[in-house]
Amino acid sequence: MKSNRRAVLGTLLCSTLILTTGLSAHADEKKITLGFAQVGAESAWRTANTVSVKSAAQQAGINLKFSDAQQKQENQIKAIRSYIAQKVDVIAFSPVVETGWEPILIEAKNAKIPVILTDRNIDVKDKSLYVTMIGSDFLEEGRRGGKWLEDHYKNDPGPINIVELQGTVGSAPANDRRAGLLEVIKNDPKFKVIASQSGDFTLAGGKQVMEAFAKTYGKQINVVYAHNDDMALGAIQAMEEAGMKPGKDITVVSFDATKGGFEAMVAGKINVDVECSPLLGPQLMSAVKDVVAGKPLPKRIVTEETIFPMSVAAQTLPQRKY
Ligand code: GYE
Repeated sequence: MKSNRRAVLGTLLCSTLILTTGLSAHADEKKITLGFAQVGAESAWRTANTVSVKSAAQQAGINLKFSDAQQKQENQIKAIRSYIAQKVDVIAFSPVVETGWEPILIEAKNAKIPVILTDRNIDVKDKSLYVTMIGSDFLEEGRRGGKWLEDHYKNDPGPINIVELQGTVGSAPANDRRAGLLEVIKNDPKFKVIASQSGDFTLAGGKQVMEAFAKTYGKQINVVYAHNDDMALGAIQAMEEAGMKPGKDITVVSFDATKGGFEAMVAGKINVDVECSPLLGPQLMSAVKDVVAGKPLPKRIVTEETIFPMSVAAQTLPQRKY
């Protein structure tokens, strides 16, 4: 009886040992290290994006090295260089601006470390410097904002004066959200962008720029075209302090469709919010695994998005994830 029990215990112990060693050997061999160079923490969008990347890495069992560049390209380049030195398996980054990436990407290529772009695109001739780009089509977002404006003012002879709060100078979303708008309104002379300035995608920046616009242009302003919700929220504060009624006297077009943006729509202060999803983590992690496994990836993975007018805000807000 006793020896029987001992035998059973022995077998159990043995198989547990085999199982655990088997498992850990498996885990060691599979664990991928990803170096991710984030833009910064400038907006609610960015915070949600960081959470998405970190939690998706954890769920996918990927070892994540994360850095915050505080919206400076030089910091991002430093972070990427340190990931190369650490010999990570894959590097991913969300480029602050579009240009100036060739030298560091050539360093990564020489070290045979694949690079994945997320969120923001770059302007390079040699597309072999990165594997794929995962993120939104900002040009299309700009067109969506422009088309909404055309429709909103279709029975108004104008003039319709637009002030533009631009995102970070030289960044893909700022360049393309502007270009998309201009492309749509260029054939309709009643629309005019009378002023355009960067608020760097932050609430404080949006507020400051709008204070200046309100002083200079006052009642001439018909539309605020803000490249993200944080700047729109800052501009709303500035308009209210200047005695203007955002959403009523002045039409506010914004981007991202964050919870903060939705709350402002519910309050009647943002008229339309063009969606831009920051929840890119799961797609990024599956791309990382595919790259390591040697599977081919499409050069461009585009996020699916829509547009939310103020009228649907209250019913949609409870389902928003960021
Ligand atoms: O719209 C803005 C953020 O690159 C899409 O960056 C992103 C933009 C987003 O700071 O809120």
